[in-house]
Amino acid sequence: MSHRMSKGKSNGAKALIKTLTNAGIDTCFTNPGTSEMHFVAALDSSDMRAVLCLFEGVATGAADGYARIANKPAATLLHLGCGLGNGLANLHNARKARVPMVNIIGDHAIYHKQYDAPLESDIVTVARNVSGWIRTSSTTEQVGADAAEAIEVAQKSPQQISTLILPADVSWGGGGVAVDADLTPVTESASGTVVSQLADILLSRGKKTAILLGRRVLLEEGLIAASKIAEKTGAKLFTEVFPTRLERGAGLPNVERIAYLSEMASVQLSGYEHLIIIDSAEPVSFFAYPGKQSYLVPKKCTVHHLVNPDQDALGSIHALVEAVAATDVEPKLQPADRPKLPTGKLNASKVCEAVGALMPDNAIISDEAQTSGLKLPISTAGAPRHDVLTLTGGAIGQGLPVAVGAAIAGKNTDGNDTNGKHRSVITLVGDGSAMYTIQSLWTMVNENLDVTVIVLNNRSYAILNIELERVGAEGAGPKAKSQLDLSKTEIDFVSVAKGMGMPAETATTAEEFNEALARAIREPGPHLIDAIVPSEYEGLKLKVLPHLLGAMSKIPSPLAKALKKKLAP
Ligand SMILES: Cc1ncc(C[n+]2csc(CCOP(=O)(O)OP(=O)(O)O)c2C)c(N)n1
Ligand SMILES: [Mg+2]
Repeated sequence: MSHRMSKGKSNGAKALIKTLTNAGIDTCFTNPGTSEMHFVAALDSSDMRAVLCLFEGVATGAADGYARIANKPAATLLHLGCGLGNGLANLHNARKARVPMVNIIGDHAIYHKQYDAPLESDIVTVARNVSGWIRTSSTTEQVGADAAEAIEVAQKSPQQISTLILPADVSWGGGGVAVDADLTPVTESASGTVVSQLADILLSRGKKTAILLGRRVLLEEGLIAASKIAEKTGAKLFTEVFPTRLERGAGLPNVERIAYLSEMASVQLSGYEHLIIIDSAEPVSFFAYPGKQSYLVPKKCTVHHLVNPDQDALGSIHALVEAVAATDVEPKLQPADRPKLPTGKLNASKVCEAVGALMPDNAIISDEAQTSGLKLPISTAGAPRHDVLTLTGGAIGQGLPVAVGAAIAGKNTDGNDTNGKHRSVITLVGDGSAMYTIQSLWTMVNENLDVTVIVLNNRSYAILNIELERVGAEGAGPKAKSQLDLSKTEIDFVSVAKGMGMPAETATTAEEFNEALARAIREPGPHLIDAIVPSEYEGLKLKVLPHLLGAMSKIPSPLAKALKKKLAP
């Protein structure tokens, strides 16, 4: 890669930051230590916005949320192998989301490493799990060029995580040179042969065909193109289970998501002879279950990929629209339609209905509601246009940090996004999930972010109660159940939030919840609502669920599809 050097000479840290800001990377989520002090000091002479996070998992999740909305990387600044390790779960989610990110990991000075000082550890081993590119900058002169390469690798397709390790002496040394990264986009589309083969399949009406949409075709442009294809050819549209960013709401195509529960996903995919995948992984079960399918594509169904991750997915879907002669076809758009405000004792479905009824225009939803969010897609389908960000890698503790990053990306310093529209963030998070990265609340307050946090407090790892039944583990008694139970020591999220300076209230009725949500949306800045809800699956319902799921593969497909709709609309 060729890099242009800028003239000014500085220390390594300044050259590094200038290289980042030259490439438009102007936000850094930090949790620094001694080895990063020169980087921290260099912030003041830079255009970098630095956002302090009180746990590295918040910083990495925030960088992920930021990238999903800004469509460019944020940087993280983390402290050696241990800091990076603390951030790993959300780096994993970001890797699965295929978002760009540039991690700067401070390290001991090169000459200090031989002494195996207390914080000395193998950073590369930790980084390798999640990074497509890793380098330790070995000289101050080189650090700008290294950073430029890190940025290029992160930003170009397929977008990924770069990790640049910055030894303290490289950071403080003189002779650093800022470098302009080469950000020329790659424009190669799917080959004409692939496009025409897929067009032939789509146009051969006798064949039942489904299209699975992912990653880069889940925003308006891609969804409209996909809907035109579906309207023209009769193909069924699906989206991947956990989209990085899905644009939804009134005026957009409403595409059915593949279900998390593999028994349901199998039902959704049953009967199709061709599955055309556009920028998504092939559907597989999250976990293996005794006697159940891991690979969810039906045996007689042929899988086709329109693009590989390096290729231009949007350009390719447009080519497919043309190849099936659907350019002038009207896409099927979701009409505006909101649920009524719920009443009575609060439960998770009512929380979802209230969100659908009250969410503002152009909102961003970060969804980590787990079992309590089952009704969210249906309750918000006809709400004003919004983005949904989901748990791409299944490592929980992601919803709150992603909300931090999304709020920062959706709002520039004068309170507007780049389109001049304010974007408020609503995050729905299970009580269990919330506790992994609860420090996010502090950053929301410290940065005065317009985030409404809804904790779906069922005092349980409810989903694991379902999984316990599903995996067929035998002999689970009180000891086992206590590992999934959060009710003995109740978490008072209102006190937790208030302890970090965030206005918060509890809701136990739908009326209280409606009022709290309306207020949180109306007032700028962060708010938390502790929504006390029962688990969606308890008692008999919980006992029956695995049997219903097991029956799905045995009953006729139309019946199974109806049952799936009833359980997870
Ligand atoms: C990093 C990580 N640790 C543990 C898990 C296992 N896990 C999946 S869901 C879950 C509990 C979720 O509880 P909560 O957020 O309260 O949602 P609920 O199941 O009650 O709806 C746990 C512990 C995981 N997925 N990722
Ligand atoms: Mg829970």
